[in-house]
Amino acid sequence: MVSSQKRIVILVSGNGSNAQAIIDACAKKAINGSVVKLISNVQSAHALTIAAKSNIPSTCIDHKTFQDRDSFDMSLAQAIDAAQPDIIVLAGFMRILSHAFVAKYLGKLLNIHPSLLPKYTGLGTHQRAIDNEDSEHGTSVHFVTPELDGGPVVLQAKVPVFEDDTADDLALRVLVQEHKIYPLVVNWLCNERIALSNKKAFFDGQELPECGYASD
Ligand code: NHR
Ligand code: GAR
Repeated sequence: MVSSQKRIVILVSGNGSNAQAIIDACAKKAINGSVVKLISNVQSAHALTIAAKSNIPSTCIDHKTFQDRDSFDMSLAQAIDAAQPDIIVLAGFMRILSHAFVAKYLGKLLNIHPSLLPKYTGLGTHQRAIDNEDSEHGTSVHFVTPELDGGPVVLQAKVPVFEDDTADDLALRVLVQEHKIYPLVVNWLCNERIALSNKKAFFDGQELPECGYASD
């Protein structure tokens, strides 16, 4: 057990329900850490209101005000470093990050992606699962590596897909699971139970299978 609390920075672009779940889990001591800063790349993101309500320092770094991706990423890294985090959590963050950015924080960066990776990397995952008539869908927490949604999976949760589901129905069902599994995995990283090594995820020193912990 790691006794000292880890410092967590959350990156968001939108609603912030996953950020809220992580903030709540820290407050309940279900996560051995505290959220020291929330950064949004979108000024109107509801997640900024969530941070304000929880007295968490927040800032907006609007990617549209930068000439290129590298200068946005450099400014983002400055804002992150000022908070001296141990862990950086992408929670509905919608900008692809450069290789240099990912390399700087390798092993400290987690993302939650709304599909059963390696299925459906990228965007529009719920509609793609419906269009393909999948009977199940879900979400994956993974370490972020330079390859988009390609980093090793730590934990997944599955949901059924029903015949008359819209993408919004499915997104809501997936979110319920995300709010359960993301705080759990963030706590594992805070307690140094999971680690990234050689592009693989490890749990208590054991390499995890492709679909993460507790997968069959
Ligand atoms: N960056 C790296 N290097 N690796 C990953 O695994 C990343 C990442 C950045 C974000 C989240 C990811 C998701 O969970 C994520 C994982 C944005 C896009 C995207 O296409 C794709 C995947 C993810 C996030 N973004 C567009 C872009 O041009 C903008 C789309 C928009 O603004 O709506 O950056 O799904
Ligand atoms: C979540 O379902 C997350 O998996 C997904 O967006 C939602 C954000 O919800 N992430 C992506 O699509 C990343 N490209 P939230 O803002 O309420 O946490």
